[in-house]
Amino acid sequence: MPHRLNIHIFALRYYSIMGKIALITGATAGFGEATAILFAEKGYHLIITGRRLERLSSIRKQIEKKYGVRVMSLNFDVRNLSQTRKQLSSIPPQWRKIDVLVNNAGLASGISPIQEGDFEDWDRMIDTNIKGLLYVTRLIAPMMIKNKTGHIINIASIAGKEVYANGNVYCATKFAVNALTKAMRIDMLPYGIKATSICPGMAETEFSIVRYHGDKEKAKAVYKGFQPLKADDIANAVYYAVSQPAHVNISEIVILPTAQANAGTVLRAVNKKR
Ligand code: NDP
Ligand code: 8X3
Repeated sequence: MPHRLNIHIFALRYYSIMGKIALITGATAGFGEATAILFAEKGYHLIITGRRLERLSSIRKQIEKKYGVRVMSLNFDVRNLSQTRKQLSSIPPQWRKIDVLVNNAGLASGISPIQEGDFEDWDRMIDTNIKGLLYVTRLIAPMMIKNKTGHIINIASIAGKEVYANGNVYCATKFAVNALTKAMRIDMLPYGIKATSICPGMAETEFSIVRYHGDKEKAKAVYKGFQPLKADDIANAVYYAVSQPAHVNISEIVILPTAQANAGTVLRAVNKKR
């Protein structure tokens, strides 16, 4: 390859990110993966994160090939501050104009009354859904402030607006996510950075498999007899929020399956309690 062409390719690769950049946590499955794909379709370059390295790499390659955007993948556990700090500080300067941060990585672990709750499940949810979201935000928000632009999207839940039976600690973490979104709107106000909460109801992803610690039968039963939301429905809501004009901030979107009236009431074709 001629030397000049080599330099040109090097410059393109390392110095010029033209267009918008979105950082999406938890992009190896569910809402995060669907959001990454939709944003790529809309021309965003992506920084995607997750713990499952193989999936992360395969999603990165698929997106780059299909949509021709640039994708950087960062492999870390949001619960681990030193890993999170190390990975996010490795973002090269040309990737640091992050327009959108989607704080999506999260989970429910277990479902039981509080008096029977499992301490490890509680730690896992609190560490991921609250502390992980805080770590990532704390490390990315200064980049947005420096750039005087940005939009933070926090994936909360209907469980962050209403509590349902046996949801206790998961609900509490999502109430916290909604509180933090409100706090971010105040703190980010002087810098023109938007903050939005997306609050989905029941959506069939890997969420319930994780909640039931890998029991696929139990997970499937959660969505029996009604049409739950799909990951794409949430990706569309996220994109709607970020695609508004500069003077419009969508503070919150609550999005439910038509068969779900609130956190605890679902109309099913079969007789099953939530
Ligand atoms: P999935 O289980 O399908 O996806 C969860 C994603 O989060 C995965 O990519 C997973 O990646 C990542 N993740 C989980 N824990 C960590 C961690 N410690 N560090 C880094 N990444 C992590 O679930 P959903 O797509 O359904 O959930 C996404 C978000 O939406 C969550 O915050 C969830 O609470 C919320 N939500 C879900 C609803 C639903 O009904 N499905 C409804 C409302 C909100 P990896 O395992 O590779 O690390
Ligand atoms: C997940 C939605 O209602 O299944 O946040 O807990 S729900």
